[in-house]
Amino acid sequence: MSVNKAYEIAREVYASIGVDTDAAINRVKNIPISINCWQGDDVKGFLFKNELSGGIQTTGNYPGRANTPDELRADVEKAMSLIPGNNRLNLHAIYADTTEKVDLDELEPRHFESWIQWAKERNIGLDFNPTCFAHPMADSGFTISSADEGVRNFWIDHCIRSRQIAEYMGKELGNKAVTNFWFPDGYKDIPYDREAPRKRMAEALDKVFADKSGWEYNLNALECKVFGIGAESYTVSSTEFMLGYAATRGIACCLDAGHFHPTEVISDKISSVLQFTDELLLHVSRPVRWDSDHVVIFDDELEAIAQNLIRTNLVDRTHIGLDFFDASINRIAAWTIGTRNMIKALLKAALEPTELLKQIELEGDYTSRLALVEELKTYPFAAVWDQYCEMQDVPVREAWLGEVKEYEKEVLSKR
Ligand code: RNT
Ligand code: ZN
Repeated sequence: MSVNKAYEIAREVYASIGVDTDAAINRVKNIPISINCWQGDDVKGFLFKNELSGGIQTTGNYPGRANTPDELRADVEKAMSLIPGNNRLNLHAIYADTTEKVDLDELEPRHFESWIQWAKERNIGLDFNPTCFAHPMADSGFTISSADEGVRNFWIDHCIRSRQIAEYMGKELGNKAVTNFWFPDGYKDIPYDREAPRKRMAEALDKVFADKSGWEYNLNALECKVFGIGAESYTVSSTEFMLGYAATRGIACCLDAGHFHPTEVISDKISSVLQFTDELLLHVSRPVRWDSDHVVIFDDELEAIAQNLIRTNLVDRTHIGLDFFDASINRIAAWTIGTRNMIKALLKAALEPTELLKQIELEGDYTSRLALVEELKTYPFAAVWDQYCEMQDVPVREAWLGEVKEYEKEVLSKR
């Protein structure tokens, strides 16, 4: 059956419960997903040859990873051609494109000029991150909250420069950037003084965010975390720390799906955090037993995240970023699977009779609430998704996989 024919039927089915499928498609079309560049090269970047550190880890040795900025851009373009919507690219500082020998505390906007030109030509928004790991200055396990003033200042300088680079990007592109600050700082074993590093971090952040002149071009976000490998006993930037700092400073909080206790989910945090901050950043990821950063699949939590963004319109104040890195499968497939799933979940959530369900809940008719929500699960959502892909001129269903295999044969296997 043609995609169109199936869509016409689905449109009628959804119309019978008052859901406008065309409107749902239009709504989702305007929600950009910030695709994490680091899935393309296992978080290596182009500045140094350092080992990954900070308690995050890629595993796998699948051939064909991007080794240069040009290769990474080509790979991102390939993935973007398989994903519907006008999405963004999220860069880390270590992805600077330069032949100069430059350290993190010396980076300038010009080291990202090729990225900005590329994004401009393709009308792609850019987001940014300081890279506070995989560097000798992070070897103690502490960066911006280090007790060593030299170390601390190095990272403060890097963060200030990162913010300035992002502000430049946002201004140049006419498209506000989001910069996420994540610090691995913490202790492997039980600390004696839990306060001192937090005090130092708060003071360091005050310096990073002192100059507010470019904030209209860039939104700052702070990512909290419960633990990392090597920082099992104590993480300086806990949820309370980051949320407290962010909420009192006009900064956004970043919630990563893998940064909480195993049964704790970020879907339920969206509507809490957004009572106290204007904006929110998400790192949609898939933790398997730990913060493993597996490729995002279409699971219950992904659906719950999308529902909590769409049902309430909180999506308008939320920036959706992805954060996964799997080096054991084709990396372009990883991007495509994870990003398509995120968009798919948003679309499915946009196909709910929201007003009706809110009314039913207000009336206390929990029987109908459960009945309707359960029946909705088997509505012909797939036909609407296929239609959206076709409208956006990207492959329908698994047809994208053939294109990835072809690209692997023609491009990746020759690296
Ligand atoms: C680490 C954080 C952080 C990183 C990226 C590479 O636990 O989730 O967001 O994954 O910045
Ligand atoms: Zn993250």
